[in-house]
Amino acid sequence: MPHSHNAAQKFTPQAQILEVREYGEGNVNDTFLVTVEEVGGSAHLTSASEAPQRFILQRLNTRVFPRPELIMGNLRVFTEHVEARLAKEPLPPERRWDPPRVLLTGAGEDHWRDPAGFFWRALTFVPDAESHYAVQDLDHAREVGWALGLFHKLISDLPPDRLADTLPGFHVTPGYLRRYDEVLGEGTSGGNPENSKNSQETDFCRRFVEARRAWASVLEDAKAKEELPLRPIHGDPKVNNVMVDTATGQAVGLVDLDTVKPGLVHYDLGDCLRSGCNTLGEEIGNWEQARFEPEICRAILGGYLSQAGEFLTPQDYDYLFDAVRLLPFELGLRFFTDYLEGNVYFKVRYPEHNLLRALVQFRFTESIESQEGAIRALIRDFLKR
Ligand code: GN1
Ligand code: MG
Repeated sequence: MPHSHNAAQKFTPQAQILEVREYGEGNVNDTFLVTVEEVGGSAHLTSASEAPQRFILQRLNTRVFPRPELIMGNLRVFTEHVEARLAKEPLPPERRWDPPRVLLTGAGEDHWRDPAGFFWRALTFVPDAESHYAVQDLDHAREVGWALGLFHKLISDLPPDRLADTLPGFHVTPGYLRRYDEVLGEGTSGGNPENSKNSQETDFCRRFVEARRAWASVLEDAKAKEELPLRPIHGDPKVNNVMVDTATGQAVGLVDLDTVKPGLVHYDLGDCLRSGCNTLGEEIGNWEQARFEPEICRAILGGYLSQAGEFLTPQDYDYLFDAVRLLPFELGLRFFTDYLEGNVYFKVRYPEHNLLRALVQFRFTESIESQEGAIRALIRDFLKR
């Protein structure tokens, strides 16, 4: 029996498993969709009583997340908070909000370690919902922004220190620069000679990083000066982590909650715009075509601020453009470093995969830089409202 099948059975000991298939295109964890025979009382929900016929099974990447039990603890704190808040302030009746919930094993645990030490956990499958790899139209863009805004609003009164840091250094750009310098530096164990061969593309990447080095600490500096507060964040709110109702197209929840932890909302908003305003996606072969679409930015920001506007400060707005520019730069730097290091963090399908991904992000950053005036103007328009 494959390991995934064995793991799935732990979360639904009574039911017959019909299928376990790989699901989604995550760059870090292994994700499976499990289908079980319809029988009462199969999988064990922490709350809600119905037995799901489908659920999500994941093997967490413990190289990236060395303490996965912290993730499960955060999920519990987060879910309880959101449920309590929604009970106090329900959404309008035409809206549903259905984030994934943790399933328990037959032994009542929120995870299962297999004999090889791998960490498995299971989550509900958000019903009647789907996600898209790229923004489909301006209505979808607005929903993506709305979902992130609501997500932030629902946890804006959760003290960030109630959440553990599941991935120290995540979105701390100067830390990624330090790692890049180490990998580039001669004699480091990380440097992979195969991947450090010079080419036109690697030269472009190196020059690209150097030209932006001094600016790259902009958000961390603002955090250190207490101009931007620590808040609970999602960490990875890209477009395909926003579930939308298959019938109405309305957003119904954010998935991929492993990086819910204290941070800056700017990381999230910058990352959401990085993903949403790049309609060609992260994996385009012709990287020079990557382009930032300001009209999608306007729609995402409009949706976001309709929810988050109430708790953002004028200083938060001052750093929005930097966030838009920084997150694709940072992801490009992470991909490029991983390429130089020999592809040890992100899953790849071929050796240059991370280099190509880096080029897409850097070209996309250039597109943002060339439209700086227009992007700043559209941010100002929102502040005036
Ligand atoms: C990784 O595994 P996935 O696709 O959900 C990464 C994100 C990147 C993203 C780029 C924990 O997320 O930070 O933005 O790839 N997650 C982690 O597609 O590093
Ligand atoms: Mg993720």
